[in-house]
Amino acid sequence: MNLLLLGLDNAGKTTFLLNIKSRRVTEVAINVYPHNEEIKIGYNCFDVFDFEGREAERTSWKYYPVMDGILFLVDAADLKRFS
Ligand SMILES: Nc1nc2c(ncn2[C@@H]2O[C@H](COP(=O)(O)OP(=O)(O)O)[C@@H](O)[C@H]2O)c(=O)[nH]1
Ligand SMILES: [Mg+2]
Repeated sequence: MNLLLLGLDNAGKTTFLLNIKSRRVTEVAINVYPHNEEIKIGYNCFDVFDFEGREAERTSWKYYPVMDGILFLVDAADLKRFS
């Protein structure tokens, strides 16, 4: 199953993805876009795509039609950006 990971820049998408993948809570040094990780949870296998949101990088958005679902990540501590 292909999943698309979306959310505002700096929401913590890449950190979330790599922490789930490694099963460890660590700080992620750099973003490499676009990138995807295969995550296994029980018998389920998910291919999660982490695309850059900046305008120049949006050509990768053409892959959206092959996605089965969306994960939308919100930084609940970033109160300024809720408005
Ligand atoms: N305190 C804290 N910082 C986080 C957390 N997740 C990500 N960050 C930091 O927030 C910044 C943006 O994270 P990143 O994963 O690059 O966000 P992205 O732009 O959505 O991919 C980085 O400096 C991360 O280290 C978290 O759960 N807690
Ligand atoms: Mg990122």
